[in-house]
Amino acid sequence: MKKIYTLSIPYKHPQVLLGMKKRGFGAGRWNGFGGKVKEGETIETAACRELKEEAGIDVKEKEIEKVGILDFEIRSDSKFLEVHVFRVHDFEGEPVESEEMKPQWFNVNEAPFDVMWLDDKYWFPLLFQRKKFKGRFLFEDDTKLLDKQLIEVTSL
Ligand code: 8OG
Repeated sequence: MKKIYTLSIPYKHPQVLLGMKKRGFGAGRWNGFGGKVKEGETIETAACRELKEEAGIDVKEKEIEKVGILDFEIRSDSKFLEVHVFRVHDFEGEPVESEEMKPQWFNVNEAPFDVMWLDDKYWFPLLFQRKKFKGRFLFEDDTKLLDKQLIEVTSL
């Protein structure tokens, strides 16, 4: 069954806030902040909750903008994820390390794509260019990307 996830990326040009994932799915990689949408939550509420839990920042729903929807299939796990990607325009508080993530600002020209999910180098540049996108990525496992589709869209 397909599960709905959020992935939120604070971006204040020329800097992007990423977190080093310390445990669980995707551990050892830099990523945005997010997780599974819980029953009874809207996707936007879940996005703000995860930003607070993982990065310690307070984000209002009007400060997040949905910029992408990405479908992931991971064959070895029979895992199907639908990830709603948000650009975060503003927030309150200083990012703090949580049990799950260690936040750090990067210059957009120095995003650590070698230490991120294999699909990220394709769509992060669209997010930095303020574009919207839809994509589908097929993985054998988290180290092997088998197929990719990515398109720019005008609305989501
Ligand atoms: O709850 P958990 O931390 O396991 O949620 C996984 C997070 O990882 C969620 O925010 C969605 C995100 N994520 C994937 N796959 C990929 C991917 O290929 N690239 C990026 N950047 N994030 C991903 O699940």
